Amino acid sequence: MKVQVCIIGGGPSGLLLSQLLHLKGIDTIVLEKSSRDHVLARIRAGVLEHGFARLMREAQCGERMDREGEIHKGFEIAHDGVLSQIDLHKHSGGNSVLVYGQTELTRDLYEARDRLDGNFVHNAEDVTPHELTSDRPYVTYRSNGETVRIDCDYIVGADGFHGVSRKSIPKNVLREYEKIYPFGWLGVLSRTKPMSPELIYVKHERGFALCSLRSQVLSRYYVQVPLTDKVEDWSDDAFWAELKRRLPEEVAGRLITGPSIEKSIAPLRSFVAEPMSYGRLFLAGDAAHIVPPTGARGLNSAASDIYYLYHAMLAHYQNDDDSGLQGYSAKALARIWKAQRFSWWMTMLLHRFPDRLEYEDRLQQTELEYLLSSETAQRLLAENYVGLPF
Ligand code: FAS
Ligand code: PHB
Repeated sequence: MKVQVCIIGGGPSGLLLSQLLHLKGIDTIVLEKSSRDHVLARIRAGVLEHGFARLMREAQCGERMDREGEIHKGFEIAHDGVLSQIDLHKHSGGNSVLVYGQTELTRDLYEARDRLDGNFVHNAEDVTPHELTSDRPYVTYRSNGETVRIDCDYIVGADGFHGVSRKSIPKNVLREYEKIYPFGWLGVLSRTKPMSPELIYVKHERGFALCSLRSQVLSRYYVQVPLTDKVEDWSDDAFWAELKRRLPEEVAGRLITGPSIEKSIAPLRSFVAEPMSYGRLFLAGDAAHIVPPTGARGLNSAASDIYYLYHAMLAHYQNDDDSGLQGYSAKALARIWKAQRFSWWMTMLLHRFPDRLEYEDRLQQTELEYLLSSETAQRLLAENYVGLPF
């Protein structure tokens, strides 16, 4: 089989690129190692930058997102027993974010691919890219015991942090930058009314917490936990009690608890792989970079990779112009590192670091006081949170 672009990974990055290219007549195939149900069972991101939302609309996948997603013009920071509002709309020149779960976004993308009779393979085993530095790369995979070969012009590695694509770049070419944080996020999803119309980020001496939502009947909450904790250590009651301890009294009483329909612990890391391209292979999304979710940049970082790759592929196929492909890695990394910086900054601002100097704790408190007292500092936060330009 021959396609123009072979995409490894059927998460949001791979699906969005496949949809955008298909609409421009560029043929693709998506090879996904899991089943569609497995992909759609994941509970991940919740906040979309306006740039991501725009891309979903361009991909003809934005209708339900615009109907069911919630426009948020600000969020709260809970600290020292009080709430302080960050007015994103005011400080970003009128922008906002859209609260719409990654699970639903991925469902919309799959349904759009179905409508266009998009080419994808689920349960693809041993997906392997070949001949990356030749002008005739190809990908093989196994399905029902048969080995299948896909010849293509380009390979896009959208296969997430644990995928095969990044590992296909020679070790003497690839440079990896990583920071592991000494804690994780215990997350709970519950069919309860959210306790606040806006997200509440909590800085507390017991640790970070976050009150988020997926809709007015589906709430998403997180508490910072030690890396040694296991999800089975946490009953629902224990989770709700700990979340309440970290909330200011004025809002803790509003918390509506209920059974968890999903409960998991995610470790926090910052990670960037450079370069994001090698020969005819281009990395996108979590395959190339990971951020701690404190700044809600994870999924949103994938969006700019997809935007750059989409326009670079268009320039190649429509105008025989390869400048976008040749410049992809540098351009994507320039924005990725800004998302890394912001995610690191938000994480350092709001989490409890048990084993550090008291001096650093005072610096952290000063950073928060400065943020809340400075419109300039809030403009800096807002322009990053709503999304830097692509
Ligand atoms: P994905 O990992 O979503 O998709 C990659 C796909 O490739 C997967 O479907 C995988 O099955 C497939 N794959 C892997 N190896 C393969 C192979 N060898 N062959 C074929 N297919 C292969 N971001 C936020 O902004 N906010 C959050 O709250 C948040 N929470 C998160 C919680 C968790 C537990 C995780 C892991 C991530 C979270 N993220 C969050 C980040 C997340 O949303 C990612 O940024 C987003 O999923 C990136 O999408 P993709 O790049 O498509 O990668
Ligand atoms: C979420 O709703 O899952 C969420 C929202 C904002 C974040 C992280 C996670 O910063």
